[in-house]
Amino acid sequence: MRVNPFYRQARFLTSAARLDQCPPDEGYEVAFAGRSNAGKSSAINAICDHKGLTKVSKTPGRTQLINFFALDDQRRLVDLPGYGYARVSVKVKQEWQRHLADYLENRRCLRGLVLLMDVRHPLKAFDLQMLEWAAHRSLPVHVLLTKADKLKRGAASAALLKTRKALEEMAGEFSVQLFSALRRSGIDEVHRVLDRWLDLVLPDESP
Ligand SMILES: Nc1nc2c(ncn2[C@@H]2O[C@H](COP(=O)(O)OP(=O)(O)OP(=O)(O)O)[C@@H](O)[C@H]2O)c(=O)[nH]1
Ligand SMILES: [Mg+2]
Repeated sequence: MRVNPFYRQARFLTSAARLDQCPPDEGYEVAFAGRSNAGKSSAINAICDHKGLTKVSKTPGRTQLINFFALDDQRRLVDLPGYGYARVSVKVKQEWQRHLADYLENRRCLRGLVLLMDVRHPLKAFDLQMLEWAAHRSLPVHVLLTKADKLKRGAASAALLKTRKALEEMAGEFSVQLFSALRRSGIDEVHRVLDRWLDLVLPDESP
């Protein structure tokens, strides 16, 4: 297996509460979205092989800001606020959703969305809404079915097939894979998608 060193370069860049606080809208961005506690921050840490890069929250909903991680001066990964956190007021929830929608609809450098869902609870209402938004904007979505270590191999494969079939029936450029930050499985597969979206030209693999 060839380890991709590019993603190890990730460095925290900045946080934004609103679209107008985001870095200049240029280059390439891939955003990570998902319900609160789905494993967004853990996935970004695993993908970048960097344990403390994003603070993995013990309390769901801790990541309330849009966090930007620079891979190089043209490419960024973005940790979006988790949605669906129950213990905040409706008003606060609506605020987050408005900023999230604003980012997703207006960010021109956004090349793709990685949508994380707990493998045990895929395609909840808000996930479907995200898929619809993305399709509407012609934005490709790669779904990570996270915490795959929580299921036996057979059950995880069944969840993958079922989700893939459901995605195929929807309009949009959607793909899906199993992922576990804990076991560090599925990382190569997601790197390949990110390489493509970030327009990375990697050194030739052949000797
Ligand atoms: N078993 C297992 N647990 C995981 C995995 N990924 C994340 N977790 C756990 O799930 C919880 C939430 O993970 P986070 O990465 O903080 O999730 P998040 O989506 O960033 O959450 P918010 O920022 O609160 O929206 C933590 O307790 C993690 O340790 C995984 O692959 N396997
Ligand atoms: Mg987080």
